[in-house]
Amino acid sequence: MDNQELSEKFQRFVDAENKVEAKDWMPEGYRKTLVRQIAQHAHSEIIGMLPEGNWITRAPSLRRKAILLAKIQDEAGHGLYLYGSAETLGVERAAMVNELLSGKSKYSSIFNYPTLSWADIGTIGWLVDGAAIVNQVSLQRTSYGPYSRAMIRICKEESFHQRQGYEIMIALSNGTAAQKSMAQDALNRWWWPSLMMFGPSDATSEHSAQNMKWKIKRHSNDELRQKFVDMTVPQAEYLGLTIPDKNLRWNKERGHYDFGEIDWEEFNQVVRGNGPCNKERLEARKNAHDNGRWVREAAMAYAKKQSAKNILKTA
Ligand code: FAQ
Repeated sequence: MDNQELSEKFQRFVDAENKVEAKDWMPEGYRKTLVRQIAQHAHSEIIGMLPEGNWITRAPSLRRKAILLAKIQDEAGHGLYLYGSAETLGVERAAMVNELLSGKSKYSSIFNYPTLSWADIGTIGWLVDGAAIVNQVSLQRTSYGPYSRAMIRICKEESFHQRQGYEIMIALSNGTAAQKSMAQDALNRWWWPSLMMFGPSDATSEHSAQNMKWKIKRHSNDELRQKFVDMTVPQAEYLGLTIPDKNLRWNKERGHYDFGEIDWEEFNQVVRGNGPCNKERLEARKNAHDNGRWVREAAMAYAKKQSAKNILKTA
């Protein structure tokens, strides 16, 4: 079969809702875009530990500190599942990490904003994990088997993350006037960046059409963003907080909330590396990578020793 016939057969396979596995034939473009997306997703989980890590030593109680530590450790685990699933496509984790550290590979724009108060930790769980879940629940049905299975596992943990964030917001919103105003301030700063997590509008999203056809993406960027807004507005109302969008209103005809225009210039600047914390985040990651070199070397030396021992045993 030539490439054209193989591609058509692949499309029929995907159209029939089959899962593509690592050893199956796939178009080179399918493999490439998956590596791009899964690697960016993995990097986001790893870089995503930094804004919250900033509050481990300042969590307001031992209970809050233990919960936050567990959540951040979960994010590291998500990064590992995702690097593992990208590796099944023939790319090495070290190569993906190098692309992150050199600035070639992207990670989610949201993690380039600072965490200024404890309420930001609640807001990250509520909004950022909330947005991540909306996107990832859809990705559970992605056509690539290893990515889909990673998503199923990750979503279970993300829903705990979202609940812990919302619980912080409930405590703050029912607290003193100063606590409530801290919660409102965090919502004001994180609302629009959270909407940006879903990516450019459908009209300008360059990968969407092909990725929807290959069923890598199951819903468009705008569909998922709308779903997130519809789900989150009642949650804000329950907290007694105001979403910072004067154009936000229920549209009876559409059965959805209308909302204001995203500042795409801000989005583009953050994605291009000019957000408030881009430099700081990459610097922290590079330092962690350098400081962990001896651990990687020790692990490799140990693995080599073990395999030499095993060879001797079987000889
Ligand atoms: N930030 O054509 P499209 C988490 C890039 S969840 C930065 O629409 P696509 C959990 C895009 O990569 C966050 N870059 O692209 C957590 C592409 O660039 P390229 C991570 C963005 O792939 C919570 C270009 O713009 N989740 O970490 C962004 O079809 C709390 C054109 O865009 C995922 O990665 C953005 N917001 O759709 C952790 C989910 N949006 O590669 C810690 C998986 C777009 O051509 C604490 N990814 N770009 O240079 C996806 O679903 C998709 O990749 C989209 C983008 C929807 C993000």
